[in-house]
Amino acid sequence: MTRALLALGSNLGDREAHLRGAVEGLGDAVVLVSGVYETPPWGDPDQPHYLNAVLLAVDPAAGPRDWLATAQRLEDEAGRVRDPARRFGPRTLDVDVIAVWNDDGEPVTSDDAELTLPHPRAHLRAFVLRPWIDIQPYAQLPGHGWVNDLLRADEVAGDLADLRPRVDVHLDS
Ligand code: A4P
Ligand code: MG
Repeated sequence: MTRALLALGSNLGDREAHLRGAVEGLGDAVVLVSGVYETPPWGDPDQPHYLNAVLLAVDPAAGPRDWLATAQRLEDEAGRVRDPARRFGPRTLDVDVIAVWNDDGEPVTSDDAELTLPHPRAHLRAFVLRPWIDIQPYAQLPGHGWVNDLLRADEVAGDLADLRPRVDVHLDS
C-alpha cells in the first residue's frame, strides 16, 4: 500500500471539468481534496492562468510507479498534447506526483528522471504548497521540512500573494 500526494493543474479548455475528471478518475483511492486556486503561470509567463488543487490518495495495490502511470493516464484522458518545445507550457491537465509514502509512513525517495520523488520543483511552488495545507495543515515535504515554512521562503511568498482561492469551485462533491 502507498499514499500519494498528487498535484492537479489545468489552463486550457474547461479547467474545472478537467480537474473534476481527474478526481473522478481516481475513484475510491481519493482520501482528501484541497480547495481550488486560480494561479498565474509559473515558469512560462505567456499562457492563461491555471486552476490548481492537490489531493491525497491511497491505494492498497499501488507502488510508486503506479502513481506515475495513473497520473499519465488521467492526463491522456483529458486530451493532453505535449509540446516538447514548451516544457512549462499550457495544458488541459497536468498531474504531478509530489510525494509517496509507504505503509509504515516512510517517504519514498527516487532520483530517477522518470519518477523523481519528491517532485523536484514542489518546494518552489506556492500552487502546490498552499492547497496542500488545506488538507494537511502540518504537512512536511520529504527532504524539505514543514510546508508552512516553505510557504514563507522569499521565492515562494511572493507567488503566494498572487494565488486566488476559488471558493466557488468544489472538486469533491
Ligand atoms: N517525472 C519525473 N518525476 C515526476 C513526478 N514526481 N511526477 C517525469 C510527474 N512526472 C515526473 O513530465 C515530464 C517528465 O517528468 C515525465 O517523463 C515524467 O516521467 P510531463 O508531464 O511529460 O511534462 P511536463 O509536466 O510539461 O513537465 P514538467 O517538467 O513535469 O512540468 P511541471 O513541473 O509539471 O510544470 N503554473 C501554474 N500556475 N500551475 C501549474 O500547474 N504547471 C506547470 C508544469 C508549469 N507552470 C504552472 C503549472
Ligand atoms: Mg508534469
